[in-house]
Amino acid sequence: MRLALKSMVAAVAVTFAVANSAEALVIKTSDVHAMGYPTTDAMEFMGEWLNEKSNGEITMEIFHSMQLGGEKEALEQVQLGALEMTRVSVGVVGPIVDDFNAFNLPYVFRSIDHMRNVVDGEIGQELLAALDAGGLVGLGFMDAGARSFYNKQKAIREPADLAGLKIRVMQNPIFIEMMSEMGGNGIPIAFNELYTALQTGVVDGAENNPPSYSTQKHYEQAGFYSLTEHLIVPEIFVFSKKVWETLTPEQQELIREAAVLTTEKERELWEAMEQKAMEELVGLGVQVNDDVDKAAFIEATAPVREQFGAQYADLLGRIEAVE
Ligand code: BDP
Repeated sequence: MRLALKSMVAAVAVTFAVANSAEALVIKTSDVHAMGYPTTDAMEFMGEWLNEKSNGEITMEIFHSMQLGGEKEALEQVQLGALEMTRVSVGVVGPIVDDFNAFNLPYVFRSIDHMRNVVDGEIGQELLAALDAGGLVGLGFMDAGARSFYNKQKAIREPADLAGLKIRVMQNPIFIEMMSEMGGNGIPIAFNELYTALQTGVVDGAENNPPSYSTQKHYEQAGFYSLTEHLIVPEIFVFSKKVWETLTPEQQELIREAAVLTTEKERELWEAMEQKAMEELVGLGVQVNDDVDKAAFIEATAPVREQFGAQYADLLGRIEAVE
């Protein structure tokens, strides 16, 4: 009697295990930022939400803090299906789906609200769908504010101040061209190699939003921050198409639903963090310069918008028309 019961329990356990393994989905995802950053915390929220709604069938494992290297490598892993998901800057997506480069042009967005209206609307949806050709399922966008220059030597007020400076840019030819037009020297380096590059003098500076500049402690090496706000590059989180195709329609739908909430969540977290980072930077003695001749930067970068923009003239016209 006891034995029979035991084997019955064992049989039930085996059945459960098999059922679980058929449906269980572990979403391994990556981010260059540490936990506590708006993007990583938004992903954590996504994982918890999915876990709850799927009754534990879907879980998420976050490889944060560049544990898996830079963003280019992460995207490759996702394309191969070795990683289910990743969150990257749109800056590195241009080389995969060309149209994304329209978002990577300097001063293409008039404001954060303008960028949000574009990515939340038809254009954003079209671009997410276009990722399919690159082996990716575009789940959604996240905010990353505006990027400004920081360097070891001086405040940047006008393009001429960049002359002779080696400035790290994200790995995309468009940013190297942008730097040349501004009169500086753009050096593409992966984010995970930037602190050392600043420390060893491979570059004199870089450009980023306040939360990245602050959390990466780049101010320790380059303490002059000038609010040029030359790029408003959104972030994106993408799923592996290879893995996506193995999911059930229910799982896909749940992930899509989670993605919408995740974008919203990240925006809330972003706004709070951006303000906090700026205050912290000032407290740490960073020389923040807001006396910037933006009109001069906009003018200096017109050739980049013309040269690269020619291929997406139609798209750029539509972006401009968005309120
Ligand atoms: C940060 C983005 C991150 C990029 C990084 C960079 O959040 O995705 O990798 O900039 O400059 O703002 O590479």
